[in-house]
Amino acid sequence: KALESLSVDLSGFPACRFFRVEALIRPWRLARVVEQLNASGIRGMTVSDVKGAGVQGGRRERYGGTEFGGSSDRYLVDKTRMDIVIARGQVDSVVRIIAGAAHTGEIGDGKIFVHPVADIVRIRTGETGAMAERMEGGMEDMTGIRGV
Ligand code: AKG
Repeated sequence: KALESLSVDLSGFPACRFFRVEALIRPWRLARVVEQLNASGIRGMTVSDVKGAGVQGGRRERYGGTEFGGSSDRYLVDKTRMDIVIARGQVDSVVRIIAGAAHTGEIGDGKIFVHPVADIVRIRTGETGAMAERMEGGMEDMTGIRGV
């Protein structure tokens, strides 16, 4: 699938204004992903070091028919998790940026989950909803892609 034109199906949540994009990526691709998000005005994110495995059960790419890793006791592999809460209208752009910047085409590139978010509260001001989500100079200001 062409990463630059992929679009996420949000139709199961027709009234939801905000979504959380959870991306599990290769740790060494983090800087590149953040840089490209920043260039589009996405600055608000949470990043965690995690361990995990997907359908491959932690097995790495094959080299000449040999599989590396995957021993039963330490099959979990290091990943970086990014959580980004954005307005509905920004989901496709953000997912495309992350997928494009994280992609190598090899096993272990990771996954992206898109979750509905009911509301947002900015603790400092007590703002909720779009006011709490919005960042001055953020994606909406830079690209004109309206959130909600
Ligand atoms: C999986 O467990 O699904 C993998 O892709 C393991 C390979 C890796 O993440 O390095």
